[in-house]
Amino acid sequence: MNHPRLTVRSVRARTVRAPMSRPLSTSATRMATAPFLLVDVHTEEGITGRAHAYCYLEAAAPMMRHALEAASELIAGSALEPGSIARTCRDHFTLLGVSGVVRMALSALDVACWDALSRAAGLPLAGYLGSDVDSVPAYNSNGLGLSDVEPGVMAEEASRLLADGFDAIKIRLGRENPDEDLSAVRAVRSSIPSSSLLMSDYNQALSVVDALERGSGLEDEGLYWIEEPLAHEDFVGSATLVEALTTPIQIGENFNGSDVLATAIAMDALDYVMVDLMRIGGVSGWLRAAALAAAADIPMSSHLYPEVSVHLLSVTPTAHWLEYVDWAESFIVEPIRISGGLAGVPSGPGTGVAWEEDALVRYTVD
Ligand code: SMN
Ligand code: MG
Repeated sequence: MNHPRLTVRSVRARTVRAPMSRPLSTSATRMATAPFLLVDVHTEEGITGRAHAYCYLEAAAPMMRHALEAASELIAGSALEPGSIARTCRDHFTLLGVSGVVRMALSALDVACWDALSRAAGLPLAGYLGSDVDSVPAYNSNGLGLSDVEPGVMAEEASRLLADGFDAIKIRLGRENPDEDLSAVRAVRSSIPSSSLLMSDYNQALSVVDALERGSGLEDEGLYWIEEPLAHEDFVGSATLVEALTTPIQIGENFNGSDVLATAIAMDALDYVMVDLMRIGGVSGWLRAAALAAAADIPMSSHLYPEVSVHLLSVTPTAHWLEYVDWAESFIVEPIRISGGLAGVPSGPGTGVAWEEDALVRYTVD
């Protein structure tokens, strides 16, 4: 690809603690605020590329910032070319390993670089990558956490989530007592239209034996997919579930780089894949994953980061579902547009993400 010529001047990163409109409990954690690392790549030409990486734990943000400071020293003054920047950084971090917070930092850098390049070209990221699709199907992942079991409360939350313009929502599972999961699923499923989809997510809570038992017990409950029932690296176990259950198994948010997807495909460990931009290696890693998913004919969805994933799903041959969360909307200028179950692909230059500076004054932590 012939990119516009840009030269990296500096990389700046800051931590934001964003309020959440709906706190969320999963089998792994309870989240009441959303920590993000905001990355700005400044260029000599005056174009700025941006990325906002959700950090899971606020403590991860300074670690990622340190990794970015090291990267910034390495690439300042070089051509803004995602492939060569990735190689330079990978070489630097080889012995430490490009995973965890290092992977997330470098993925954010990659997203900011692609934002800068597509801005310089005057095209939306989607168009820069060759797409003319204007919307992709999206599900509302903002709620239905583990904290509620009361059927009326679950049903009410489900209808509020659909009322935001969606035909699909996701419920978190993995309560200690499987009967409570079952009644939560029944309360939600029976309260939403039969045409609406209900995804489910265990956040790695189960053993293979439990997943087989719980998964069989849910076969007739109208779940569209079962996400991450097992520890994320257990591909042997996951292949057993794919074989034994009719409900599709969805994994991928913890894949560290696209090679992991190649392994999962080779082991028949998944029916569907959902990649996380910050773990798959940014836009560059996403494009490699999309090619692998297409070759294996595996439907590919996104994990978090809807503002940029919407561009990338529009160029993904087996594009499936955008995971919509509103966690960044308190500090970005233009939230993603949702209507009729679809997320609009932004038409302005770059990813379309810009910071709401007044909000950053309130939410920046350091
Ligand atoms: C999730 C995402 C982010 C934080 C916790 C849990 C969840 C999802 O796995 O897929 O939305
Ligand atoms: Mg998940």
